[in-house]
Amino acid sequence: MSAIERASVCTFDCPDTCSLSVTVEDGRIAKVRGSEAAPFTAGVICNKVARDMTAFVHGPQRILHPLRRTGAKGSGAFERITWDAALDEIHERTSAVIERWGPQAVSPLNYAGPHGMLAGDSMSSRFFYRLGATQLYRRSMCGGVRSEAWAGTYGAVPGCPPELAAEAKLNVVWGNNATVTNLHLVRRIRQSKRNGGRLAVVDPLRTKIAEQADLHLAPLPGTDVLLAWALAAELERMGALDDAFIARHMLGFDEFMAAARPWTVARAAAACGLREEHIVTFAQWLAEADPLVFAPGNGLERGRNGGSSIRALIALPALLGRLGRGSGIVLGASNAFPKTMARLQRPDLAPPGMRTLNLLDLGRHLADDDIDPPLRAVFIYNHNPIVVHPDQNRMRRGLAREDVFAVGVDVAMTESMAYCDIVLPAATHFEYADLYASYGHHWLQRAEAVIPPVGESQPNTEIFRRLAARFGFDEPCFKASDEDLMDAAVDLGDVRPSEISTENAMQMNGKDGRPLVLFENVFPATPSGCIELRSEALAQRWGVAALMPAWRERTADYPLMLISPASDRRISSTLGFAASLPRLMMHPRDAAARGLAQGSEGKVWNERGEVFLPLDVTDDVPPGVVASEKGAWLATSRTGQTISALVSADMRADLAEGACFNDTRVEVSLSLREA
Ligand SMILES: Nc1nc2c(c(=O)[nH]1)N[C@H]1C(S)=C(S)[C@@H](COP(=O)(O)OP(=O)(O)OC[C@H]3O[C@@H](n4cnc5c(=O)[nH]c(N)nc54)[C@H](O)[C@@H]3O)O[C@H]1N2
Ligand SMILES: Nc1nc2c(c(=O)[nH]1)N[C@H]1C(S)=C(S)[C@@H](COP(=O)(O)OP(=O)(O)OC[C@H]3O[C@@H](n4cnc5c(=O)[nH]c(N)nc54)[C@H](O)[C@@H]3O)O[C@H]1N2
Ligand code: SF4
Ligand SMILES: [Mo]
Repeated sequence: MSAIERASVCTFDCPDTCSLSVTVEDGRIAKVRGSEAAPFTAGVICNKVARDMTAFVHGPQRILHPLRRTGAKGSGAFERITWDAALDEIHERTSAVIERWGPQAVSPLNYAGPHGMLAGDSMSSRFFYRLGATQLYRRSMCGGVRSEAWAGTYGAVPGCPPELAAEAKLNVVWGNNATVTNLHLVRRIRQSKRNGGRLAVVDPLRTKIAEQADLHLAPLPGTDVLLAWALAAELERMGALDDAFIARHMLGFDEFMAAARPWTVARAAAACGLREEHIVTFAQWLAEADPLVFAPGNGLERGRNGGSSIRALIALPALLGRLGRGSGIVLGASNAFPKTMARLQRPDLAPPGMRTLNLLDLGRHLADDDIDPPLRAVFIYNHNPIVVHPDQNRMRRGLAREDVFAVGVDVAMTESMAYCDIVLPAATHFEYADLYASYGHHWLQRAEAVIPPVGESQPNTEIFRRLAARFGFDEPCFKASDEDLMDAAVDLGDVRPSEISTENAMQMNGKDGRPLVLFENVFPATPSGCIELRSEALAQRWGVAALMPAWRERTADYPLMLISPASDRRISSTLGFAASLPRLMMHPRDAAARGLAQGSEGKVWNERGEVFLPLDVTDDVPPGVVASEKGAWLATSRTGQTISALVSADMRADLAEGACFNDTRVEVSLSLREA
């Protein structure tokens, strides 16, 4: 038996984008460890990737050859077919749809399973542009709220490298389950703590990072904008604001403070469910700490006030003049990379006047046929829509239609693949080369395949190359090799991206050759060149209400607020084949009021669906809030529904038409089986 070590990179939807060292034995993935190629991740990876990669690549859920559906949609009954037969059938049935309804009746249905730039969307987007298919606005699913809030306030620039957290006197982790979702940031925070730095965490849950914090504030979900306003007003009262910095670099200060001042500490504490002294202490620590590092996560974007909350909290370091000289906000890392998406994805191939739909609306469009032309063919890739979309039951009804032709491209036989007519076997990131621009740090990485494609699988690029050929698209851009695609993906000047080392990540530096740090060698790229607390650009894009951060209250239709943070065992739904049954966290007071006890089964329900979950009765969650991890597979649930069934797909955040996963109201009752 011969074992070899090969360099690779983790592709999963995770800000860390770790460099990997893969042990290959007899052409199989035997072991995956961290490598030193990316100094930020430096040899450390998470448990799930260390544990599950052999199963991910070689396990029984792996799709090994093209399949044709033989049973009812969702039943999982398939027969093996050849690549030629699969391509022919896809071409024939898609062409029939185009003939009857036009090309816009065809749509991709894709999101972000792999984060390599090629597998992410390259040949695939060229294919759909050329086809004239419906286009999707996808950022609403995740991250769009946060990046619009960031770009509106500071412009499309990188914040600071996460490495700065190590030297901070105060790290502020806000709506970020970092131990689970951003483990290398936590390693830097621990370094800071060893040097006497403080850690403050703002999260409704007592997460692991909250447990380790010097101060944990647990606001009710969706109330962060009030907390940030109260902090701004309290810092002003303390005389801590940097008037010179504000005068020079800020737009909208007076209006911002006019909204903030009415939120006294007492009023905000009552509205957020916090203790007044905690807000005051937090303000004092903010005033003192230099350097100061903020690391806002995605948790607080997933609600109707998400954009306002993020805009208000990322204003705080600026109000203190604490940007640069070691201080910063860990956000916008993807802006560190000189990506050339138009060259990679070729929107110029599309005929004029193509429509763009919000990804979150696809369940409705499929189920209700409420658009013209209707959707009659969808291509699902890099995505597990039935598990991850809000309003799961509606998405399921949409995908169950016999008159919608569905093509699936995945690594694993997911529950979404089970609804497809033709399933194509995708190669994993260990089986193709790709380029990795992280969304959590500033290191560009390249990886080569470490094993050949397993079974008859092919990389996404080759699958869409074959589809393009079968559809008769003969432009040279459909013959581009993966190396050509890499070279089209980023502009590194004289350096060819397809030739950068796989053994050493490349840091994205400023013109001065130093790491990119906002207010050192990067400056706001807003229309005014200032930090825009008042943003005309956001108002133009998302409506006048987006001009300034604002607060929208909502009447409660059900008594409990459901939030769904990341699991330490999966990446969204990926690796869900291996993960255990989810549970529901509930405060002892709420459990007692419903006759529920530790371990008993609760029926979690609202007008959209019902899920039965074993209860974890714990004060790690505040009264009035329940929590269960996102991404569990339907097979874990005896109703065949998971918590995404309870989430509204029609409610939208105040920016980016973002999904409101954490703005869900439910009731929990004793399940009949228990009663
Ligand atoms: N209830 C609830 N639901 C949520 C959220 C929430 O907070 N609460 N959050 C949402 C968030 S943050 C996100 S980002 C979305 C994620 O939604 P998705 O991006 O759909 O989820 P993933 O599970 O990351 O990936 C989808 C699929 O990509 C496949 N895949 C991996 N590598 C490759 C490859 O190289 N080629 C191909 N063809 N396929 C590959 C995986 O096998 C997996 O089935 O879910 C959202 N869903
Ligand atoms: N292990 C693992 N890692 C992952 C993922 C995974 O599924 N598993 N998913 C990846 C993806 S797709 C993403 S987008 C990132 C997301 O990673 P994070 O940024 O950590 O986002 P979440 O886990 O959605 O939520 C973070 C925290 O926000 C809290 N929260 C919820 N609502 C609010 C609120 O209104 N205010 C405040 N202050 N906090 C709130 C939750 O309790 C949670 O602890 O992680 C990535 N990394
Ligand atoms: S999932 Fe995240 S932490 Fe785990 S190996 Fe991949 S990039 Fe690293
Ligand atoms: Mo995400």
